[in-house]
Amino acid sequence: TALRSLLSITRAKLRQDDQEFDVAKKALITGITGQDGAYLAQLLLSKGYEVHGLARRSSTSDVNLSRLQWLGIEKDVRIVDGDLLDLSGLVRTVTDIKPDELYNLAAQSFVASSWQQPVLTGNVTGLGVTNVLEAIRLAKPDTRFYQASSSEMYGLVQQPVQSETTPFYPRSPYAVAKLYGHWITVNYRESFGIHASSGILFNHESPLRGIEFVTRKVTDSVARIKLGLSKELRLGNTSAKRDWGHAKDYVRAMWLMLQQDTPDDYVVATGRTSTVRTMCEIAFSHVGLNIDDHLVIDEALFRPAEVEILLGDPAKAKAKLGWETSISMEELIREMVDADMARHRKA
Ligand code: NAP
Ligand code: F7E
Repeated sequence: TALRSLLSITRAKLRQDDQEFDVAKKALITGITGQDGAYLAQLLLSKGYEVHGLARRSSTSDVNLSRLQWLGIEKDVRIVDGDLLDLSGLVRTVTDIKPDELYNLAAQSFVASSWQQPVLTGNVTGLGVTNVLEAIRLAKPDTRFYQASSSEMYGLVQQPVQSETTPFYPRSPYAVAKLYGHWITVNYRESFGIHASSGILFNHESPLRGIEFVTRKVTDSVARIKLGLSKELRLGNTSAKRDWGHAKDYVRAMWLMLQQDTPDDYVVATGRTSTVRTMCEIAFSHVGLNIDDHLVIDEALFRPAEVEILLGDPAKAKAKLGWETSISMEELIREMVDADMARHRKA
């Protein structure tokens, strides 16, 4: 009897110790090699998370980790091979890692490419979301899930300022695929009670933005022109308007969504819109150049169907998550130009 009571006291003490020492939360990020994946990994590491990242195996995996290297965190994250198209691999990964939170950032994310690769875009950006949700449902249904939805879903905008209640009207295979991803997230929340949230994020950029997107294309070109490495910048539709914020601010909103008791959908935006041309002017004037000496409009860069204007209303994110943007579009573009100047000076 004495031995039994000693054992039960020890067990109770162990349980108490477990609660006292907070066990690190585990996060799994798909798309960890991308812009948002890198910043989100950095944020979660700073909060004490054990961070796992799904990455496609490739013969150039050293290059793929370049964003994590830029932030100096490549050794702190645990990379696991995987692909959004591979359901059994995803089930195995969720079974092994048992994440508390799963952020689905992986996608074929370049709108212009989606007309060239509509089937791939549909499979990865759309159906891939179901694969991740199925892995959660089968392997660990209490995992909290974040889906990277997009303002592109508003497309041909149905209201001048877009909120969570604005009807969608997608204008590209990418946007159609994202709309599927958004609704399957809502559906798994309502069907299976999964803690699944969808962040409808407006454009967000940074020095880690892919070079094919317009902001980074502009800041890289401006740096090259300033350093005498190039003379012109070729763009398509410069009258398109976007609500641009900084990726660092936007990954904070993703994390906040998964800390809520109840899952929900949120618009994340700055509430300010500018033309592509205005964004270019900020970049050129930052290094003392005149835009009209270098900008060339190229009809070949216009899209088959354009999203002319996006302007988000972040009121719900502010009220419920306490989220606000902290970096202005001007500060963002100047930071990107400076980073590209430094890159080219080093090269
Ligand atoms: P990004 O830089 O293009 O990163 C996309 C990531 O997805 C990369 O890590 C890529 O891996 C991965 N990926 C692509 N196909 C995959 C597959 N079949 N299996 C596994 N991984 C795959 O995109 P981002 O700007 O960080 O955006 C993150 C997410 O938010 C995306 O879903 C995007 O559509 C969405 N979003 C972005 C914005 C924005 O303004 N940035 C706004 C709204 C929504 P590789 O390195 O191997 O290519
Ligand atoms: O284009 C115009 C182009 O490719 C912005 C993705 O992260 O945000 C991004 O999608 C605008 C468009 O971003 C060029 O026609 C003019 O009107 O930088 P972008 P995007 O298509 O808005 C949303 C929210 C996402 O979800 C996407 O994943 O700029 N534009 N001339 C050009 N765009 C590019 N790329 N290149 C040009 O030469």
